[in-house]
Amino acid sequence: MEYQYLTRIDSPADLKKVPREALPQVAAELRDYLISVVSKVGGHLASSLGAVELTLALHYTFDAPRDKIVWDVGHQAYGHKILTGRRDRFPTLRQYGGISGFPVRAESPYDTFNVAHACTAISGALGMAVARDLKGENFHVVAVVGDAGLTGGVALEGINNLGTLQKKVLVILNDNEMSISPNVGAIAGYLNRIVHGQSYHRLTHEAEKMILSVPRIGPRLLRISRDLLDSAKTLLIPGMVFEELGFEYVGPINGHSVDELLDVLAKVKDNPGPTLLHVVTQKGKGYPHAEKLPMKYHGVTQFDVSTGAFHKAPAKAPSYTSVFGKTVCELAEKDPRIVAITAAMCEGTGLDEFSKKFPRRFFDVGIAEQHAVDFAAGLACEGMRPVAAIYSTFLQRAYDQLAHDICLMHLPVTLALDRAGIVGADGPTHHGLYDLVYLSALPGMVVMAPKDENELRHMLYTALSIDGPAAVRYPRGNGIGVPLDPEFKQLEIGKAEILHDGGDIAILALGTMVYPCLEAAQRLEAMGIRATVINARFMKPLDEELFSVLASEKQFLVTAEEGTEAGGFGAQVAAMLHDRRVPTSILRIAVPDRIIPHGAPNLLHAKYGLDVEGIVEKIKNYAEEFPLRSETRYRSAHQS
Ligand SMILES: Cc1ncc(C[n+]2csc(CCOP(=O)(O)OP(=O)(O)O)c2C)c(N)n1
Repeated sequence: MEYQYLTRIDSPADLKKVPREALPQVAAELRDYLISVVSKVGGHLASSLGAVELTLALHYTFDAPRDKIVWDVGHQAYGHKILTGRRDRFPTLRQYGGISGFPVRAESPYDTFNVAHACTAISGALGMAVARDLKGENFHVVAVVGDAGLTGGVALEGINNLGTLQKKVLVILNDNEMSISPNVGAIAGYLNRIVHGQSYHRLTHEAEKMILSVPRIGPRLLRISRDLLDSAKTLLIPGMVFEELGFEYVGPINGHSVDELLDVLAKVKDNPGPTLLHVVTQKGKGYPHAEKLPMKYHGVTQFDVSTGAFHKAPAKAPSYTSVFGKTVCELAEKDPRIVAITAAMCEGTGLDEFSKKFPRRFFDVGIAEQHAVDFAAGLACEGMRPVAAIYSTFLQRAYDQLAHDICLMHLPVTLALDRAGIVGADGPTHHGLYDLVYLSALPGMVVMAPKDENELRHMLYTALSIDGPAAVRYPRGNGIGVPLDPEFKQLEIGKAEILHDGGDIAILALGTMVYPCLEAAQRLEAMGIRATVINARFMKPLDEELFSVLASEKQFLVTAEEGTEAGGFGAQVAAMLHDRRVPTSILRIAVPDRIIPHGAPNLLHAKYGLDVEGIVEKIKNYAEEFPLRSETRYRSAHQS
């Protein structure tokens, strides 16, 4: 497509130079550019496509960055990025050194709040509005929230507080009836009823007609029923619930008509208090493949624009996610106490098969990780065996629930933590780097990390047999390609596995680091460093006996984990050996205690020395500080 306007828009000020009647053309160009770039580099497509007209209308109406636009989640803000000076850099999206897939303050003054975990925009926007008023300043604050964003507690806490404080904040509810999958819950049902027009007036009219048609007593009945209908009014007038909470409700309006959006924004922008503008959009709008399958085109890898087909090399091994999904189904066949819970990530966590096989035992609770954990706790109190499958990064939100509602009662809840470790393109908000630390700090929690997809199966089986809380953390992406044992094995709690015996040093590897460490050990052997390799299996409890023996026998220990070094596996092994008075030296290989950027996982693993080369290099350098006890003395490259 030839761009008539887009290439000349480097800021919202440039956008405002475009005549209003040409905005639909800008929308078409923006969509075209979005699709063409995302088809080459991957990213979140469908939500951004649905928000194109809304984005244009917001930047046409408001004066960003003076006025603050706060996006919830931010995966729908690609159009915003393109219109705010990042058009040329847009093809670097989510790649190492390129622009982020989410709004980031450090990236642009137009990005007012770092987002990615859902439901935070209303609270952030309210904070900005309160600061504005305390400082006597005068600007607009707009929060753009998806309908699924309203399923999370923090969004409702924000609404609660905003309704009380009566600050001038415009909340735009971008309602496409979709989360990643179709949105769920009672609030979604309420929004759906508003949008699909079950209005009070239509209902009352129909009800009155019916009542009056009752012979003889019709008119009397009508008088009684009017009282009843009045009490139902709250639920039937569009947006009445928001009005009752202190908002002016406006809508629902067509979110793909720039004209309608501009007219309504002009009317509501100077409202003195909280306003909720209900905008109806279609996820994937303007790209037929995404309109048809919005879930599939939510987050995409590279694809062919004309056919919509994804360019994906066939996987050599099943993903950890799919092995988890299948395993939990197998286990649930045998144990009717098993129920599965997801917080709006049914497909992402691999629970889709479970949801179909066991619909009564499957619960999508919405973007509500805190509730998911407490809900699991309640189920466990009554003898069920809940499996809560939540990404490592999103479980951070439910920490108090883990401590207060699971661990204090020592309830048998199994936590399945997908996307643990470095996740790649989604970046710092999504890397699962803290779970090993935050989970192992909790008394009674068993924390496991499988070396491969087969061990994941045994760990899930083991977790479900423990009479207390247990977590299994595993990475994004494909497994190793090992055969899957047909029978489940009960793992001994707190017992590591010796994989390879070598005389000089011992490498204690956890989870995803086991195979790279095995390979590193082979290479080190060729250099004269013989390493024992241990699959630690358990972050908690640690195999204290084995690690102590190794520490006293070997020249030094190496710990390896795909998690933060601050308080992680290595740190805990060191503390344990110190407490047991076992003198040793430990090289800790872990993710450094700093913000880890976005980028391809292999690149980030290499950058932080977590790949085979990095492990070899680190151990080789460390070994140079030690006279090895072995006979085959280490010959460093410069000696040979
Ligand atoms: C706390 C949290 N849990 C889960 C997710 C994963 N997630 C990303 S987008 C999304 C759905 C968002 O839907 P909605 O807010 O309606 O916005 P839309 O994409 O429809 O514009 C989910 C569940 C997340 N970002 N944050």
